[in-house]
Amino acid sequence: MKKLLFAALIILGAGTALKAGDLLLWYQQPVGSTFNGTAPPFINEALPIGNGRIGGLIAGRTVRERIMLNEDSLWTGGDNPSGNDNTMGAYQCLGTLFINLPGHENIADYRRDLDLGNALAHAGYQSGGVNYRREYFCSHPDGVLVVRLTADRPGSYTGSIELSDAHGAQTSAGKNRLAFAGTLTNGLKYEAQLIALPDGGSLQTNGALLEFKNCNSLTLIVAAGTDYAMDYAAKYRGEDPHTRVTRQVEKAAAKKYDDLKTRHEKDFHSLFDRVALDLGKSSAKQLELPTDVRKTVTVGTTDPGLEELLFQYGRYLLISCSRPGGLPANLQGLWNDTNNPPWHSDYHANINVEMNYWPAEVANLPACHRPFFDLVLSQLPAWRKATAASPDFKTPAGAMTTRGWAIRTSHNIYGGMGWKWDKTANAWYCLGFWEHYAFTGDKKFLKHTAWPVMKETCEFWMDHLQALPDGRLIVPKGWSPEHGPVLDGVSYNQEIVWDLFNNTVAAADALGVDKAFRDKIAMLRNKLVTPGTGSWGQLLEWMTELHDPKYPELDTTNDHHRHTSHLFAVYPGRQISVGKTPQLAAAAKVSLDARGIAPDSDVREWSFAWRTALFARLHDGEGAHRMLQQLFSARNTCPNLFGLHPPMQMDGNFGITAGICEMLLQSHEDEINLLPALPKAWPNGSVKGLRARGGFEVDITWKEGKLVYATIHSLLGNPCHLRYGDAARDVKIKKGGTFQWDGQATPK
Ligand code: FUC
Repeated sequence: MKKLLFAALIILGAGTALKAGDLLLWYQQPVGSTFNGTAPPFINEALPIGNGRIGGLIAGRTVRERIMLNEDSLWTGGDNPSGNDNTMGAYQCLGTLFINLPGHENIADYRRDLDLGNALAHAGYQSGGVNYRREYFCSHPDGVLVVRLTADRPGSYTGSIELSDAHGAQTSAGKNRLAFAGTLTNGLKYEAQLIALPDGGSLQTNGALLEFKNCNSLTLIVAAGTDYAMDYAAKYRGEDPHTRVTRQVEKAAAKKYDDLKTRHEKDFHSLFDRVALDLGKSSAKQLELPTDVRKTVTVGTTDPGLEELLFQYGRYLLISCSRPGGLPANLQGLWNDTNNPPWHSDYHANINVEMNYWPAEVANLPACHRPFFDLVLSQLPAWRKATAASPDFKTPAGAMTTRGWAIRTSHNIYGGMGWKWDKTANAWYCLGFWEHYAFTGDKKFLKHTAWPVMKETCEFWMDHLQALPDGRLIVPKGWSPEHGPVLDGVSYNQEIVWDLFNNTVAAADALGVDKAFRDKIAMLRNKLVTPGTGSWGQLLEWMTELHDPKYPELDTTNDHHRHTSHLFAVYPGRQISVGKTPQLAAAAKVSLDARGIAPDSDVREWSFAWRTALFARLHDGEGAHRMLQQLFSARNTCPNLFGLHPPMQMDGNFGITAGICEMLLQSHEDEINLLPALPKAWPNGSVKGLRARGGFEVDITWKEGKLVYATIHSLLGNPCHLRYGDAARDVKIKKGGTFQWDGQATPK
């Protein structure tokens, strides 16, 4: 029976057509196979698995399998008081697990895949008449990475296992175990352990290798950890990892493989299955192609299945790299194959880490947002100190900062920051806190977690805003990231502070606290300079239209810069919207059209994700879809669908998931707007489980470009304003109840 099942799986192997709705990335060659003489970098092809804290990048090689191992707190650096980018430290690589299988050179029917719906990776092939198959996953409940090798002929596995530390510590081997432990230059202790469980055959050590002979199957369990603690008072250090790692690897090894897998799948499904998306049928030809090839032929056409895959990939990646108790997703999520990664693989505050969390609430993964809040809270004492010490933050009266905090563009996990101050990033970070409340209605979170941070950040801005002669308020000496000169009243800064004040007023109202403070903030909000419009109808990026010979392209239709910072107010902010400020929305559209998709060397993967969401908020479904499609170009995504800046960067993966949500559902204008930016490319489809602000879960079905019906599930019993195009309806749905709407203003 087992053999039959295996044969069926192999037949499903190379070249098999996928069913629409299959959420698989699949390939017909292992990582590192050369095309035209060059192989893409490992990280562009390897398939990611992760449990929020530890992760693996899988090559799926046959003779020498390579699995890159990561642990999210393995960081060099410290508090970096100088703010120098070069001394901030970087996210490190933990090590590599190699599986050597001599004799597996000549293979047929090769296939590897990543099954997003079950969070399982596979590799399979034939060699010497034997069908070999591997399964890989990373379990959140058991805290371990698991690899299982099986074959359809008993005794087929002979080879060895190596575990190598990326920082050169010696690996020790004993009985069925490999381990390494070390200390980084900053004193951070780390450790990894592997237990090998053979079925049949023999297993013995040879130096730092575990050698296995004539095994029927083999299960490998890996646990890893560091002594990092998200705790400023403890200098970001906690328990030595040895006891925890030993316990985790041994506990998991004592379980049956099927138990580990079932526990993993149950946990993963509890999050992943909350949202289902169907954007229509891909063609038979598209369905036949492996993901890397399929993606290259998609450019310029529509492949709804692939768009769905990209959408769910963002959710898969967030679940795999951002779980409560761990650190948030960094520039590369959790996956890193070098100790010197681009931009330190850090937390970038002027768009990137915020974008990582755009899908968290709307794509129904609020628990995955938690690591971001935890990290921010744990860094605040250090950030306050650095801000108070910085002469860059003198108040208009010339005093040093006494209230609040600010951050530089990049930061680590030890309170250390690098590069230039990004003055209003503090307020942008607050938006994440507010959104968590806005979607979940979690008052306890609002009161105890979000409110104190929002209030403190408001106090910072109360002290630092400067008044113009006419009384209007500006953020002095700001910067539209990473674009143009340093100026007063830059739209990006103005809009973000407006957003903070606006959300803080709403938070005070929701909590019924601090009326005087609330009124003060509301008054300041109303005095902030708002973005104006310019000579060609654009939304101004700076307070006045720039005609600066030093930057001739600025504020012209030739400006295609990757950042669309002045459009923050459209998305993720809500100061400008089609419904409430139609003229400013029209100006924003002019600016966005001009930024375009022009062949500008600076347009990046994440730019297209942001532009997708922006077009969606401006109710331009065709524009949004055009941006989304850019992500399939070889320039913007890797063969494994990771965002490609280049190099690989993950913000675009998260951002595009959020952008697709905005095309289907919006709730930033105090109403639930259904299908506000549906493109012609998706005439028929459905989505289930998106979240809307106010505590709603929404399912939508559409046909021939029109809403058939939406089902609104009320999680909190709040009043519900529905919109579909020009039709609107107010309904009362009690907590736990549902309401189905066909998009008509009055009941039929
Ligand atoms: C911002 C962007 C860059 C890059 C970097 C990590 O600074 O301007 O394009 O994404 O972050």
